[in-house]
Amino acid sequence: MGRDEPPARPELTVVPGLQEPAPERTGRRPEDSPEADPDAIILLLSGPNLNLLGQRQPEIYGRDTLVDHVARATLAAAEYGMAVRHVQSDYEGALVEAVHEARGQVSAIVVNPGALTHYSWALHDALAAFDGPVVELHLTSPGRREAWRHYSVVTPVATGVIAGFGGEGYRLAIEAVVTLLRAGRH
Ligand code: CA2
Repeated sequence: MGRDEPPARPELTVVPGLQEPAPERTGRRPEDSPEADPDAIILLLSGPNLNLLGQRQPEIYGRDTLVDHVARATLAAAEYGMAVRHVQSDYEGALVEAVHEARGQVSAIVVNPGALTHYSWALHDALAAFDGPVVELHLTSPGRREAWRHYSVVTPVATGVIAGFGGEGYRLAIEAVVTLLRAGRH
């Protein structure tokens, strides 16, 4: 890279879940991995600025990073034989596309839309077209914060909402997904 060139900036940050151990160590073939079965995959979506978790405003959002939260969700999902695919973006359109691409490829969506929660009708419409459980997740309780956070455009198309439990919410959201899938609810 030249001195004056700006650094390359990826439009979409994909934070993968924990790596599966190598197949030769587990005796499992790649096709046995939950990642190969759409019914065993949960899409975890993180909206704008959530990649800053742990670096700013720890008094509001805690000290854990987004990677910590994804790891917590991935471990919880593994207990149920499921895998987590994680996408974080600061761009509304990238999140909308991730929801489109999830159709038929994953069984459920857990979404912390960040501030898009409060105004993204595009995300609302994309989630409405997803045929499976959608769990809306927030670290804080938006209803207890500033008035502009009190309304969520995502809630009307979510199967349920988990809010106010900090990082623990990531495990709770996975458990909610498993409960909904087992009950055939969405
Ligand atoms: O409580 C939540 O999880 C929120 O979805 C977080 C959003 C906020 O706009 C929603 O009202 C509630 C904000 C995510 C941005 O997180 C930051 C983390 C560190 C520094 C700055 C922002």
